[in-house]
Amino acid sequence: MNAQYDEGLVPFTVMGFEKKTNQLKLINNGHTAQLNILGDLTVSGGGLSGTFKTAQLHFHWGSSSIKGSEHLRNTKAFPLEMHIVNFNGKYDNLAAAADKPDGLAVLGFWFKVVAEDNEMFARLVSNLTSIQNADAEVAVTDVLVSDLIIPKLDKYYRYKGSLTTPPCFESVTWTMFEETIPISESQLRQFRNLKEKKPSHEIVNNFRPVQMLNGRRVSRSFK
Ligand code: 1SD
Ligand code: ZN
Repeated sequence: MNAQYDEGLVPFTVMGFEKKTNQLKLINNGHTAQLNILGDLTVSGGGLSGTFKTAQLHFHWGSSSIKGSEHLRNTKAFPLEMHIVNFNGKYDNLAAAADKPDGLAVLGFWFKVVAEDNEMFARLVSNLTSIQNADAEVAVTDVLVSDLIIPKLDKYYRYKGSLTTPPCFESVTWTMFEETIPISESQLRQFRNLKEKKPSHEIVNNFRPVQMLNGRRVSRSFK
């Protein structure tokens, strides 16, 4: 990937991520663990035009730590990738925005394996045991969305692309942050233990293989 520096890619501003009043519900939808978020969370800056509203975040992971991410950095895969899905405030909701060219901004974060548990993710990960089976859900009361992201949202890659799940609408302004988030193997195991709708099948390798760039340009916010 030959990403070109673009000085228009300024740092992001996120608002409302730290609020205790955000209502969080973690669900196993048979494909991923998804945290549905109700509250006034917004994302702006980051070279986006306008303000985007945060709807949910979810994860993609592998059966082992050599794979799992949907995006590769150069040719490297990561064991886990988190997507924060935001829709353009000019549309009524996520569904209305999902097929519009300027509809969605997804913020993506790569994870790298470290020896120690990531304490910021400990509470969310412990909630995974409550959603082992497909269609299970649990209200999450002790997690702040701001604890799940990196402090400085300034170094990132950018391209215009699609949803990674069918019908793969070309509606996403993609951002992948350069700074990785630490996670332990034992925390990754909690993701790999989640079950699909098919009885006793684990959700693993729920990532879309990388696609050709097809003439798309990838830019970066840093030199
Ligand atoms: O896979 C998700 C899908 O579940 C849904 O959240 C969609 C947004 O409506 O986004 C895709 S993804 O492109 O963020 N992986
Ligand atoms: Zn995703």
